[in-house]
Amino acid sequence: MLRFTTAGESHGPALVSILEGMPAGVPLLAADVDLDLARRQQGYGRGRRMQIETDRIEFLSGVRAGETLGSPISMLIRNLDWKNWVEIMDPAPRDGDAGGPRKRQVTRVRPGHADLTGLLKYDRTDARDILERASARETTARVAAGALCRVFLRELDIRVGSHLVHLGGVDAQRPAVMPADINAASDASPLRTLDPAAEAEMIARIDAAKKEGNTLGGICEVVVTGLPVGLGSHVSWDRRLDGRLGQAMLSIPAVKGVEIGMGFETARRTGADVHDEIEAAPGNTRTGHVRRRTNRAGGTEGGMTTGEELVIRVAMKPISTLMRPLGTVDVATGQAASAVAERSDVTAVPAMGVIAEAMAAYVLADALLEKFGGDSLGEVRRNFEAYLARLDERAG
Ligand code: EPS
Repeated sequence: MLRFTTAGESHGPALVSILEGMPAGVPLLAADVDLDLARRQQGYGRGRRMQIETDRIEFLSGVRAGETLGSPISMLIRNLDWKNWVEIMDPAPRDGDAGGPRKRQVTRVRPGHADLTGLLKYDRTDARDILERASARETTARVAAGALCRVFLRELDIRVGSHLVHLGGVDAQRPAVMPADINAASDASPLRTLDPAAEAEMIARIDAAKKEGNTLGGICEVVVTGLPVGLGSHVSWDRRLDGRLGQAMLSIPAVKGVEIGMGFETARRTGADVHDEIEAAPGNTRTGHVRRRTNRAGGTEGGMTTGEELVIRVAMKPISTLMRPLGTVDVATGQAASAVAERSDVTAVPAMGVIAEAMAAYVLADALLEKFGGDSLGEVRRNFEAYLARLDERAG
């Protein structure tokens, strides 16, 4: 139903994001997207690049007079750092090119990065040809596409938020009662965590890692409220919502694990301590007038939403650019070397939470359109409301 693609190199002129399949008539301003781009740029532990960039989109198509047209929506995000990289990234051949590699050639490939595998696969000699696209800079364009999906979901009272639950060995406690607006609370924290005590310890760990030239990973939790029961399907493997969310999350650079609800912990417990008992809850239309006494399942059963909160945890490994570099091989000489130490972040886990929100918003908007179809927002809304009315009718 929905498709998006991104293009752009980290130090090229710009990034492009194209989303196709958004219905017509969704109210949309560039500021809605810029807000999420700014959220992605935050986070303690980021490097100097984020001081150079102020990410903003320019609509190139698909939006007119503040409303979507139903046509592909394309967005341009300029890289402000481009002016410092013209000589290195120029798409046109340059005079010096015949004399050997361009400046800032990368041959001391980083363990854990796409540098080496990409070089071999694409038969290149300069890992810059790989790393420029492998860079997490690309996630800016994902967040732009996800922001459009978020606006669409909000029209149906579905909200996507996230908070950081682990960083570099420190766990954050989940508050007993989650704030109604998770992002308003988490965005106020430099690490996007809801546990101030853990936050102080995490900041200390980031400072220590920076001093050591090391990097840190962590885990974010995405929480989606307002979903109706029945998005996704049990009938075919590729329609199961859990699988679709898993693919979307694992496609984020440096993400190594995804859990839905209790996730891996379910494997260690008995059935009685895993499954959520069901009871009647008249008046709760979106769950089908029932509720789960617990939400260990995290909002899906049988590859479909239950209508309870959708809870997804996403684990990110430490960034592979270390200022105290690891051992590697220089692919130009075949000799042992220290990996390249380019300017980078100590951690980008807070940003990853915003990216995971974007990917969740995309998968959910797609699943929603699959169930409720429609070329205009009005048509989607009518189909959605008819389904809710039927859930009410069934409950009597
Ligand atoms: C990145 C390295 C750093 C990060 C970058 C991702 O950039 P640079 O090489 O220019 O210092 O800042 O992230 C972004 C630019 C961004 O917008 O998130 C990498 O190698 O993945």
